[in-house]
Amino acid sequence: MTFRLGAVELRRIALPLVSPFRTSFGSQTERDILLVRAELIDDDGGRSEGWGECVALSEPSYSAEYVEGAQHVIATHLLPRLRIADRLEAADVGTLLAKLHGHPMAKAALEMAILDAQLRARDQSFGDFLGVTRTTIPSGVSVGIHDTIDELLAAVQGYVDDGYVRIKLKIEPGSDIEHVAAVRELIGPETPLQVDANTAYRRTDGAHLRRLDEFDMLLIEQPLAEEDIIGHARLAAEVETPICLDESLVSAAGTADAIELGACEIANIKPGRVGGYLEAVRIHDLCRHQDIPVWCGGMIETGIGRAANAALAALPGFTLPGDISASTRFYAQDIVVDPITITDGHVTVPTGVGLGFELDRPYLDSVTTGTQLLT
Ligand code: OSB
Ligand code: MG
Repeated sequence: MTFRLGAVELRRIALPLVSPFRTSFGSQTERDILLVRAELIDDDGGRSEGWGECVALSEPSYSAEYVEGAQHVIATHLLPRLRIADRLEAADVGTLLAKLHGHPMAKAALEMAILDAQLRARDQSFGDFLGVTRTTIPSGVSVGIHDTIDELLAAVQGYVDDGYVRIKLKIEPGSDIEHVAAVRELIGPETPLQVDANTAYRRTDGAHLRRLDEFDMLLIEQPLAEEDIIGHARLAAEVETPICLDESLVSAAGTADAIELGACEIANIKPGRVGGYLEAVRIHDLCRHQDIPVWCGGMIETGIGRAANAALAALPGFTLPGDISASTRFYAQDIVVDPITITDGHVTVPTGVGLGFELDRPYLDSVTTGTQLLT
């Protein structure tokens, strides 16, 4: 069965967050998300629809991409290159778009929609496509920066009560050592703990970050600038807690280099950041080959991205709990009818056809702020 591309719809939705989410790069109270709906047409004229979720934020604050720019580059530059192909499936997207620089999140969203459509046409689940055997995955939670330690502890206690098996604290200079110390005291020595700086530190902060070593954490995520691979390698030699890269890893080739340089002791894999689920699998494979533990990051996804991430994270190299929390961690209501939940600290790997979600169309329509149809 081969496919050609039919209509593509770009849809923007606005979803309020249940509580403000503050990181070293800013505070969010609402998520403005770009969804991609792609139609594939098979040899017999049969049509299949797939959905992708673009993880770009509203502002270029996490990486250079932002939602409005992602929509523009898809409509103006990416989609026309896919339309040239007379046969198309997810595996072709990366090659067809390779000559266009950057914009991994925009490319990933297109590839994801096409992947979902082709899996649905073939009546296959994403987990089956990936060859995963695990049926559940451990669920970690990402906790924003709080103004006071009391507020932070109340939030963490709530997540512990929800059953999350791993706590990740967002940190920045001024909200780090004492916050981590207080949380470690609250959750005890056994609960896995890690921090994420989202590039908030400088090369000269090695001695400061070394103070985190006494809290026996799994990792320190992205302390330095996205492009500072050598800085991370030096920090990895200076600090005992393993250094994990997030923002710095944008491709399999770059990840291999970062590992070779000693900058990446653990890898956070986010499909959107690396240009799609297929590149994410390649990064998983190379890390596994080199004994670099990986875990699946999150970008405050809806049920679409959460379902796909839960299947990806069932691959064997994902040996650490990911940021795949219940939908209710961020959203009072999700755009899917079967939102991700956690049971005994674990998320069930979806087994449904395609990426494994089913849309709640009325709710999706009610949160839609705009649609652009591209035929
Ligand atoms: O750095 O991991 C990050 C959210 C938005 C942008 C970047 C990050 C995050 C998170 C939340 O930490 C992860 C999630 O639970 O979706
Ligand atoms: Mg991160």
